[in-house]
Order: sequence, then structure tokens, then C-alpha cells
Amino acid sequence: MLDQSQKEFYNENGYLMVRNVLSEEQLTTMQNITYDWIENSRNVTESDDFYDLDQGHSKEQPKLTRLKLPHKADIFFWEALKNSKITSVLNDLLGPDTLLQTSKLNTKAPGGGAAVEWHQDWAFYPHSNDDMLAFGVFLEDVTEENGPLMVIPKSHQGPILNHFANGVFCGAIDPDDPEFKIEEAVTLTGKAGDMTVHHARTLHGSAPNISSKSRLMLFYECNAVDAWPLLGAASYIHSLGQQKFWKDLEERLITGKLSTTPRLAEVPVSIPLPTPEKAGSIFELQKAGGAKSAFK
Ligand SMILES: O=C(O)CCC(=O)C(=O)O
Repeated sequence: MLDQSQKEFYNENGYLMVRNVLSEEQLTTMQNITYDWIENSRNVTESDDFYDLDQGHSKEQPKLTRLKLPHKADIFFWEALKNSKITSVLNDLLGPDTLLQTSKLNTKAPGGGAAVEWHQDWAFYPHSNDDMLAFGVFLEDVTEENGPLMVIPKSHQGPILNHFANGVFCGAIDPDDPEFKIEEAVTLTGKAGDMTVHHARTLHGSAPNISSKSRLMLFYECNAVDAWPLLGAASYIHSLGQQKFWKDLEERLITGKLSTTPRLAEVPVSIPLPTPEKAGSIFELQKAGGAKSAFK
């Protein structure tokens, strides 16, 4: 699916835009499932294992930041990862043996849907090597106005910036960090069915949604099977214990086969601890951890 120049672009810049990764049928089915989920959130009054509520959520006007683990909530989201152009992009960039680390559908409601402060995913879940990336599939068009993803090119080759505030892991960098060069940011927009790719060490963030249209972005975070997790902030896998962890790994295998031999690379590792008490999703974590906002 990817040609040599796209692979080189990704390796050099730590991000990529890929157009049209879903069939029309896949896109429509995913949109409809998502609209049903949002509709069903009207009676939800507190964030739970599936819904992450945004400020101002009500029965009359659902406002969600996130639907958690959509690939577990509906098998269609798992099948689409295993059987679409996304699968070949995955193999092109990470090789034949690949795992899903986690999935999430960030919904950014119209009229103020929450910002995601700048961060590097790697700071949340260091692994034995950094063959890890996130796909961001657009379920609706993404424009300059509805809170598009922004990335800092080449930042995946640089340091992991400090993601702590007031002594806790807050899941965001300090926008005043001298190593953070906001002027280099690139904004990733496109049509429903397009997809962003960013490396786990790439600095990225997104502004609030100031438009009247939602921004539905489905993230699949994936890694090579021999990138072994050290510790993750707020990831359920670390609470499973040995047997359940293995079963969970088997369920998360996208292509190829599992490995119990971690590949060790020279990567910068900092453990994301301690966390604030309420550290469910990135939105809660950044808020509870007192992250400074870059979007004021
Ligand atoms: O939704 C976004 O714009 C970014 C999401 C993200 O970086 C995250 O959830 O870790």
C-alpha cells in the first residue's frame, strides 16, 4: 500500500497522511455504529468504562471526549483493522508481526470539544523498543476548525520531554519548554476515510473544536510484537496478571505471531509514575495532573 517515498517520509518525519484507507461500506458502518453510541450516551451521567464525558454533557446535547476501546465494544472495529488498507500500512511500517496496544474514538463534540494537550505517547507507555505508532482514522472530515491533530515533524528522533507537573505524571509537556517548537507544527486535515500515522515518540496535540461539526477520529495504537511494555499510565493491560495478560495479548494480535523475546533498543525511558488519583483517560489525566494548556 505505501510506496518507498511514503515509508521514507514517515521514517524521517515521524508522521504521514494516508488517503482513503476504508471502503465506503466500512466507513458508513463505522459512522453508524458511532452515531448510535453517541445517541445512547444521552442517559449517561458519569464517565465509565466506555464513555468519557466532556464538560457540559447532557441528555439534550451529548458531549463526549472519548469512546473507549471501540474494537472491544463492536467487533467491526477490530475486523476493519485486520482487513483493510490499514493492515497493509501497518505491515509496511512495523513488519509482519503486529499487536494492537489500545484503541479509542476521540469524538470532539461541536462548539468546544476538548483540546488534547501536547504530548508524546511514548511518555505514557515506554516499551523495550520504539517500533510503535498510532493511526488516526477520520470518520468524518477533519478541517482546520474542528480540532485537527497537529504534529511536530522529526520530534520522534529527539528527546522525550518532561510530562510531569507538581510531582505527578500529567500526560502533557509544558508549552513553555524551550525544546518545544510550536512554530514547526504541521496540521493534519482531510476527508472521512483518510488516516494520520504518527510515531509513538512524535510530539502531537490538538486544539478545541470551535466549529459546529463534530470531529470523530478513531485511534488504533499498534506496535511490533517484540516491543514489550515496561509500564503504562492508565492502561488496563498492566492490571491483568500473567495469565490474563497472555490471553489479552493473543486477542490483540493483528497479524503474524506473538513473541516472548523482547527486542531491546537504546530508547529513552522514563516511568510515568506517580499519577494523580483520577487518571482514567488522557483528558482526565491532563486535567487532574494540572497540565498547562497550550491552547489559551
Ligand atoms: O484526539 C486527538 O486529537 C489526539 C489524541 C491523542 O493524542 C491521544 O488520545 O493520545
